[in-house]
Amino acid sequence: MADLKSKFLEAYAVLKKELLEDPAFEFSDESRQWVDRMGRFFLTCNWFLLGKLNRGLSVIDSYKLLKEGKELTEEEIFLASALGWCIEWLQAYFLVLDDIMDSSHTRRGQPCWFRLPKVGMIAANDGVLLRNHIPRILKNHFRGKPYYVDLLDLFNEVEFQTASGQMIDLITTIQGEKDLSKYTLSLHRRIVQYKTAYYSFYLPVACALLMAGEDIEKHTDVKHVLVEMGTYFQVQDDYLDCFGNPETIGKIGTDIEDFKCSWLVVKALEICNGEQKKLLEENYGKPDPENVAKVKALYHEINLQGVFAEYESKSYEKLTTSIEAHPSKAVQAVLKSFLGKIYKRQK
Ligand code: DMA
Ligand code: MG
Ligand code: MG
Ligand code: MG
Repeated sequence: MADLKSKFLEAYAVLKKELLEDPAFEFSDESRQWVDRMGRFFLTCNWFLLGKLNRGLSVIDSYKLLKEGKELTEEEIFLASALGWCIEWLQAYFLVLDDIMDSSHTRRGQPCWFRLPKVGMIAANDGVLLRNHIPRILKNHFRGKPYYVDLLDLFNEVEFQTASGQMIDLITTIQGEKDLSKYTLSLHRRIVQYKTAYYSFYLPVACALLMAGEDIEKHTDVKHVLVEMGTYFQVQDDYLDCFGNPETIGKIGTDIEDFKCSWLVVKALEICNGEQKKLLEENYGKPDPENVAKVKALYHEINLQGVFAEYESKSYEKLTTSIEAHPSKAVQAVLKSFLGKIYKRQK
Protein backbone atom coordinates (compact mmCIF):
# COMPACT_ATOMS: atom_id res chain seq x y z
CA MET A 1 0.00 0.00 0.00
CA ALA A 2 2.85 2.40 0.81
CA ASP A 3 4.04 1.79 -2.71
CA LEU A 4 0.65 2.61 -4.20
CA LYS A 5 0.57 5.80 -2.15
CA SER A 6 3.87 6.91 -3.59
CA LYS A 7 2.70 6.03 -7.13
CA PHE A 8 -0.44 8.01 -6.41
CA LEU A 9 1.65 11.04 -5.49
CA GLU A 10 3.87 10.60 -8.54
CA ALA A 11 0.74 10.69 -10.71
CA TYR A 12 -0.15 14.02 -9.13
CA ALA A 13 3.13 15.52 -10.27
CA VAL A 14 2.40 14.44 -13.85
CA LEU A 15 -1.18 15.79 -13.82
CA LYS A 16 -0.15 19.06 -12.25
CA LYS A 17 2.54 19.64 -14.85
CA GLU A 18 0.02 19.07 -17.64
CA LEU A 19 -2.51 21.46 -16.12
CA LEU A 20 0.12 24.17 -15.80
CA GLU A 21 1.06 23.72 -19.43
CA ASP A 22 -2.46 23.39 -20.82
CA PRO A 23 -2.24 24.60 -24.43
CA ALA A 24 -5.84 25.89 -24.31
CA PHE A 25 -4.68 28.81 -22.16
CA GLU A 26 -1.61 31.02 -22.43
CA PHE A 27 -0.31 30.93 -18.89
CA SER A 28 1.71 33.83 -17.54
CA ASP A 29 4.09 33.23 -14.64
CA GLU A 30 1.59 34.87 -12.32
CA SER A 31 -1.39 32.74 -13.34
CA ARG A 32 0.70 29.58 -13.28
CA GLN A 33 1.82 30.38 -9.75
CA TRP A 34 -1.77 30.97 -8.68
CA VAL A 35 -2.94 27.58 -9.95
CA ASP A 36 0.13 25.92 -8.50
CA ARG A 37 -0.51 27.48 -5.09
CA MET A 38 -4.13 26.37 -5.23
CA GLY A 39 -3.03 22.82 -5.99
CA ARG A 40 -0.62 22.78 -3.07
CA PHE A 41 -3.29 24.19 -0.79
CA PHE A 42 -6.08 21.83 -1.74
CA LEU A 43 -4.54 18.70 -3.08
CA THR A 44 -1.26 17.87 -1.43
CA CYS A 45 -0.56 20.16 1.51
CA ASN A 46 -1.30 18.58 4.88
CA TRP A 47 -3.31 15.72 3.50
CA PHE A 48 -1.06 12.83 4.28
CA LEU A 49 -0.29 14.38 7.64
CA LEU A 50 -4.00 14.40 8.37
CA GLY A 51 -4.28 10.84 7.10
CA LYS A 52 -6.99 11.60 4.58
CA LEU A 53 -7.04 11.34 0.77
CA ASN A 54 -9.40 8.42 1.21
CA ARG A 55 -11.57 9.24 -1.75
CA GLY A 56 -8.69 9.48 -4.18
CA LEU A 57 -6.84 6.40 -2.99
CA SER A 58 -10.00 4.33 -2.94
CA VAL A 59 -10.11 4.19 -6.75
CA ILE A 60 -6.82 2.26 -6.88
CA ASP A 61 -7.80 0.22 -3.83
CA SER A 62 -11.11 -0.75 -5.38
CA TYR A 63 -9.66 -1.44 -8.80
CA LYS A 64 -7.02 -3.69 -7.26
CA LEU A 65 -9.64 -5.67 -5.36
CA LEU A 66 -11.76 -6.01 -8.50
CA LYS A 67 -8.72 -7.47 -10.26
CA GLU A 68 -8.57 -10.10 -7.51
CA GLY A 69 -4.90 -9.87 -6.69
CA LYS A 70 -3.62 -9.72 -10.28
CA GLU A 71 -0.56 -7.50 -10.55
CA LEU A 72 -1.56 -4.09 -11.92
CA THR A 73 0.37 -2.63 -14.83
CA GLU A 74 2.05 0.77 -14.52
CA GLU A 75 -0.60 2.18 -16.86
CA GLU A 76 -3.45 0.84 -14.76
CA ILE A 77 -1.92 2.29 -11.61
CA PHE A 78 -1.49 5.66 -13.29
CA LEU A 79 -5.04 5.75 -14.70
CA ALA A 80 -6.64 4.70 -11.42
CA SER A 81 -4.56 7.36 -9.67
CA ALA A 82 -5.61 10.00 -12.21
CA LEU A 83 -9.28 9.20 -11.55
CA GLY A 84 -8.59 9.32 -7.82
CA TRP A 85 -7.08 12.76 -8.27
CA CYS A 86 -10.09 13.88 -10.30
CA ILE A 87 -12.25 13.01 -7.29
CA GLU A 88 -9.92 15.01 -5.06
CA TRP A 89 -10.27 17.95 -7.48
CA LEU A 90 -14.03 17.60 -7.35
CA GLN A 91 -13.87 17.58 -3.57
CA ALA A 92 -11.60 20.67 -3.54
CA TYR A 93 -14.08 22.49 -5.78
CA PHE A 94 -17.02 21.66 -3.54
CA LEU A 95 -15.13 22.46 -0.34
CA VAL A 96 -13.86 25.88 -1.38
CA LEU A 97 -17.42 26.94 -2.11
CA ASP A 98 -18.90 25.05 0.85
CA ASP A 99 -16.63 26.95 3.25
CA ILE A 100 -17.77 30.29 1.84
CA MET A 101 -21.44 29.33 2.07
CA ASP A 102 -21.09 27.82 5.58
CA SER A 103 -18.99 30.80 6.81
CA SER A 104 -16.39 28.35 8.04
CA HIS A 105 -13.06 29.41 9.46
CA THR A 106 -10.71 26.48 9.16
CA ARG A 107 -10.23 23.42 6.99
CA ARG A 108 -7.53 20.80 7.48
CA GLY A 109 -6.00 22.77 10.28
CA GLN A 110 -5.50 25.98 8.33
CA PRO A 111 -7.66 28.98 7.44
CA CYS A 112 -10.19 28.34 4.68
CA TRP A 113 -8.92 29.40 1.26
CA PHE A 114 -11.34 32.33 0.97
CA ARG A 115 -10.15 33.63 4.36
CA LEU A 116 -6.64 34.22 3.03
CA PRO A 117 -6.07 37.99 2.59
CA LYS A 118 -5.04 37.77 -1.04
CA VAL A 119 -7.81 35.36 -1.99
CA GLY A 120 -11.20 36.51 -0.67
CA MET A 121 -13.93 36.17 -3.27
CA ILE A 122 -11.46 35.19 -5.99
CA ALA A 123 -12.11 31.82 -4.31
CA ALA A 124 -15.44 31.60 -6.15
CA ASN A 125 -13.71 31.51 -9.51
CA ASP A 126 -11.00 29.26 -8.09
CA GLY A 127 -13.73 26.76 -7.32
CA VAL A 128 -14.90 26.89 -10.93
CA LEU A 129 -11.32 26.46 -12.10
CA LEU A 130 -10.68 23.46 -9.85
CA ARG A 131 -13.81 21.88 -11.26
CA ASN A 132 -12.57 22.52 -14.79
CA HIS A 133 -9.36 20.65 -14.16
CA ILE A 134 -11.32 17.39 -14.17
CA PRO A 135 -12.40 17.33 -17.84
CA ARG A 136 -8.91 18.50 -18.84
CA ILE A 137 -7.38 15.45 -17.12
CA LEU A 138 -10.02 13.10 -18.49
CA LYS A 139 -9.41 14.40 -21.98
CA ASN A 140 -5.65 13.98 -21.71
CA HIS A 141 -5.72 10.43 -20.44
CA PHE A 142 -9.02 8.75 -21.22
CA ARG A 143 -10.16 10.12 -24.56
CA GLY A 144 -9.17 6.95 -26.40
CA LYS A 145 -10.74 4.56 -23.88
CA PRO A 146 -14.01 2.77 -24.67
CA TYR A 147 -15.44 3.99 -21.36
CA TYR A 148 -14.57 7.69 -21.91
CA VAL A 149 -18.14 8.85 -22.52
CA ASP A 150 -19.42 6.87 -19.53
CA LEU A 151 -16.74 8.45 -17.38
CA LEU A 152 -17.75 11.97 -18.44
CA ASP A 153 -21.40 11.12 -17.82
CA LEU A 154 -20.55 9.74 -14.41
CA PHE A 155 -18.65 12.83 -13.28
CA ASN A 156 -21.38 15.10 -14.65
CA GLU A 157 -24.18 13.20 -12.99
CA VAL A 158 -22.46 12.98 -9.63
CA GLU A 159 -21.59 16.67 -9.73
CA PHE A 160 -25.22 17.50 -10.45
CA GLN A 161 -26.36 15.34 -7.54
CA THR A 162 -23.85 16.92 -5.16
CA ALA A 163 -24.71 20.48 -6.14
CA SER A 164 -28.41 19.66 -5.74
CA GLY A 165 -27.70 18.21 -2.29
CA GLN A 166 -25.81 21.38 -1.37
CA MET A 167 -28.78 23.39 -2.58
CA ILE A 168 -31.24 21.63 -0.28
CA ASP A 169 -28.71 21.77 2.59
CA LEU A 170 -28.58 25.55 2.11
CA ILE A 171 -32.17 26.46 1.34
CA THR A 172 -33.50 24.67 4.42
CA THR A 173 -31.53 27.16 6.55
CA ILE A 174 -32.83 30.38 4.99
CA GLN A 175 -32.92 33.17 7.58
CA GLY A 176 -36.26 34.52 8.72
CA GLU A 177 -37.96 31.21 8.13
CA LYS A 178 -36.36 29.44 11.05
CA ASP A 179 -38.63 26.57 11.74
CA LEU A 180 -37.25 23.46 13.40
CA SER A 181 -40.44 21.49 12.82
CA LYS A 182 -39.37 20.77 9.23
CA TYR A 183 -36.14 19.09 10.42
CA THR A 184 -36.87 15.39 10.18
CA LEU A 185 -34.81 12.29 9.59
CA SER A 186 -36.19 11.94 6.07
CA LEU A 187 -35.18 15.52 5.13
CA HIS A 188 -31.75 14.89 6.65
CA ARG A 189 -31.35 11.66 4.71
CA ARG A 190 -32.26 13.38 1.45
CA ILE A 191 -29.73 16.14 2.01
CA VAL A 192 -26.81 13.90 2.95
CA GLN A 193 -27.48 11.29 0.32
CA TYR A 194 -27.12 13.91 -2.39
CA LYS A 195 -24.50 16.26 -0.95
CA THR A 196 -22.10 13.57 0.27
CA ALA A 197 -22.83 9.93 -0.53
CA TYR A 198 -22.67 9.97 -4.32
CA TYR A 199 -19.40 11.79 -4.73
CA SER A 200 -17.62 10.37 -1.71
CA PHE A 201 -18.65 6.72 -1.94
CA TYR A 202 -20.34 5.80 -5.18
CA LEU A 203 -18.03 7.79 -7.46
CA PRO A 204 -14.70 6.12 -6.57
CA VAL A 205 -16.13 2.62 -6.91
CA ALA A 206 -17.99 3.50 -10.11
CA CYS A 207 -14.70 4.81 -11.56
CA ALA A 208 -12.98 1.52 -10.69
CA LEU A 209 -15.84 -0.49 -12.19
CA LEU A 210 -15.69 1.49 -15.44
CA MET A 211 -11.93 0.97 -15.67
CA ALA A 212 -12.50 -2.75 -15.13
CA GLY A 213 -14.83 -2.76 -18.14
CA GLU A 214 -18.04 -3.16 -16.15
CA ASP A 215 -21.42 -1.66 -17.02
CA ILE A 216 -22.15 0.47 -13.96
CA GLU A 217 -25.88 0.54 -14.73
CA LYS A 218 -25.92 -3.14 -13.80
CA HIS A 219 -24.53 -2.50 -10.34
CA THR A 220 -27.50 -0.87 -8.63
CA ASP A 221 -27.04 -3.06 -5.55
CA VAL A 222 -23.47 -1.80 -5.13
CA LYS A 223 -24.69 1.76 -5.54
CA HIS A 224 -27.33 1.19 -2.90
CA VAL A 225 -24.83 -0.06 -0.31
CA LEU A 226 -22.44 2.81 -1.08
CA VAL A 227 -25.18 5.40 -0.71
CA GLU A 228 -26.07 3.89 2.68
CA MET A 229 -22.42 4.01 3.67
CA GLY A 230 -22.14 7.62 2.54
CA THR A 231 -25.17 8.51 4.62
CA TYR A 232 -23.54 6.95 7.67
CA PHE A 233 -20.33 8.88 6.83
CA GLN A 234 -22.16 12.22 6.79
CA VAL A 235 -23.90 11.40 10.08
CA GLN A 236 -20.37 10.96 11.48
CA ASP A 237 -19.43 14.33 9.95
CA ASP A 238 -22.43 15.95 11.65
CA TYR A 239 -21.48 14.29 14.93
CA LEU A 240 -17.84 15.39 14.69
CA ASP A 241 -18.93 18.96 13.86
CA CYS A 242 -20.06 19.23 17.49
CA PHE A 243 -18.27 16.46 19.40
CA GLY A 244 -15.06 16.06 17.40
CA ASN A 245 -11.73 17.54 18.37
CA PRO A 246 -11.06 20.49 16.00
CA GLU A 247 -7.34 19.68 16.08
CA THR A 248 -8.01 16.17 14.85
CA ILE A 249 -10.73 16.94 12.30
CA GLY A 250 -8.89 20.07 11.12
CA LYS A 251 -12.02 22.22 11.12
CA ILE A 252 -14.16 24.09 13.61
CA GLY A 253 -17.83 23.16 13.49
CA THR A 254 -20.43 25.70 12.33
CA ASP A 255 -23.59 23.57 12.05
CA ILE A 256 -25.31 24.99 15.14
CA GLU A 257 -24.58 28.60 14.15
CA ASP A 258 -25.65 27.89 10.57
CA PHE A 259 -29.03 26.38 11.54
CA LYS A 260 -28.08 23.21 9.64
CA CYS A 261 -30.38 20.23 9.39
CA SER A 262 -27.75 18.15 11.15
CA TRP A 263 -28.36 14.58 12.36
CA LEU A 264 -27.78 15.85 15.90
CA VAL A 265 -30.55 18.43 15.88
CA VAL A 266 -32.94 15.97 14.23
CA LYS A 267 -32.25 13.38 16.94
CA ALA A 268 -32.44 16.03 19.67
CA LEU A 269 -35.88 17.07 18.43
CA GLU A 270 -37.01 13.46 18.65
CA ILE A 271 -35.83 13.09 22.25
CA CYS A 272 -36.49 16.51 23.80
CA ASN A 273 -39.36 17.32 26.13
CA GLY A 274 -41.35 20.54 25.64
CA GLU A 275 -39.06 22.69 27.73
CA GLN A 276 -35.90 21.41 26.05
CA LYS A 277 -37.46 21.94 22.65
CA LYS A 278 -38.12 25.54 23.59
CA LEU A 279 -34.48 26.01 24.57
CA LEU A 280 -33.45 24.58 21.22
CA GLU A 281 -35.79 26.88 19.32
CA GLU A 282 -34.43 29.89 21.16
CA ASN A 283 -30.78 29.08 20.68
CA TYR A 284 -30.29 27.05 17.50
CA GLY A 285 -29.00 28.93 14.46
CA LYS A 286 -27.55 31.96 16.25
CA PRO A 287 -23.94 33.11 15.84
CA ASP A 288 -23.41 34.10 19.49
CA PRO A 289 -21.14 31.59 21.35
CA GLU A 290 -23.49 31.76 24.33
CA ASN A 291 -26.39 30.40 22.28
CA VAL A 292 -24.15 27.72 20.80
CA ALA A 293 -22.97 26.68 24.27
CA LYS A 294 -26.58 26.25 25.41
CA VAL A 295 -27.33 23.97 22.49
CA LYS A 296 -24.21 21.91 23.18
CA ALA A 297 -25.10 21.62 26.87
CA LEU A 298 -28.52 20.32 25.88
CA TYR A 299 -26.94 17.77 23.55
CA HIS A 300 -24.88 16.51 26.49
CA GLU A 301 -27.88 16.50 28.82
CA ILE A 302 -29.90 14.25 26.52
CA ASN A 303 -26.86 12.03 25.88
CA LEU A 304 -26.64 12.44 22.11
CA GLN A 305 -23.20 10.81 22.28
CA GLY A 306 -24.83 7.61 23.47
CA VAL A 307 -27.53 7.84 20.81
CA PHE A 308 -24.85 8.25 18.17
CA ALA A 309 -22.80 5.31 19.48
CA GLU A 310 -25.86 3.12 19.14
CA TYR A 311 -26.58 4.41 15.63
CA GLU A 312 -22.96 3.75 14.69
CA SER A 313 -22.93 0.10 15.74
CA LYS A 314 -26.37 -0.55 14.20
CA SER A 315 -25.26 1.00 10.90
CA TYR A 316 -22.14 -1.13 10.89
CA GLU A 317 -24.16 -4.30 11.40
CA LYS A 318 -26.70 -3.41 8.72
CA LEU A 319 -24.02 -2.48 6.21
CA THR A 320 -22.08 -5.66 6.89
CA THR A 321 -25.21 -7.73 6.31
CA SER A 322 -25.95 -6.03 2.97
CA ILE A 323 -22.33 -6.40 1.88
CA GLU A 324 -22.27 -10.10 2.67
CA ALA A 325 -25.40 -10.60 0.61
CA HIS A 326 -23.51 -9.56 -2.54
CA PRO A 327 -22.75 -12.50 -4.85
CA SER A 328 -19.24 -11.39 -5.81
CA LYS A 329 -16.42 -11.85 -3.28
CA ALA A 330 -14.36 -9.19 -5.09
CA VAL A 331 -17.14 -6.62 -4.76
CA GLN A 332 -17.62 -7.61 -1.13
CA ALA A 333 -13.93 -6.94 -0.55
CA VAL A 334 -14.21 -3.46 -2.12
CA LEU A 335 -17.17 -2.54 0.06
CA LYS A 336 -15.69 -4.01 3.24
CA SER A 337 -12.45 -2.14 2.72
CA PHE A 338 -14.42 1.10 2.47
CA LEU A 339 -16.44 0.40 5.57
CA GLY A 340 -13.33 -0.57 7.54
CA LYS A 341 -11.77 2.81 6.69
CA ILE A 342 -14.62 4.85 8.14
CA TYR A 343 -16.02 2.78 11.02
CA LYS A 344 -15.57 4.73 14.28
CA ARG A 345 -13.48 7.38 12.55
CA GLN A 346 -12.35 10.32 14.67
CA LYS A 347 -11.45 12.54 11.71
C1 DMA B 1 -20.21 18.92 2.95
O1 DMA B 1 -21.13 19.15 3.93
C2 DMA B 1 -20.68 18.58 1.59
C3 DMA B 1 -19.96 18.96 0.49
C4 DMA B 1 -20.45 18.62 -0.83
C5 DMA B 1 -18.70 19.73 0.56
P1 DMA B 1 -20.55 19.94 5.19
O2 DMA B 1 -20.72 21.41 5.02
O3 DMA B 1 -21.09 19.31 6.43
O4 DMA B 1 -18.99 19.63 5.13
P2 DMA B 1 -17.91 20.19 6.14
O5 DMA B 1 -18.34 19.77 7.53
O6 DMA B 1 -16.63 19.50 5.73
O7 DMA B 1 -17.87 21.66 5.96
MG1 MG C 1 -19.34 22.97 5.47
MG1 MG D 1 -22.00 22.59 3.90
MG1 MG E 1 -20.08 19.10 8.30
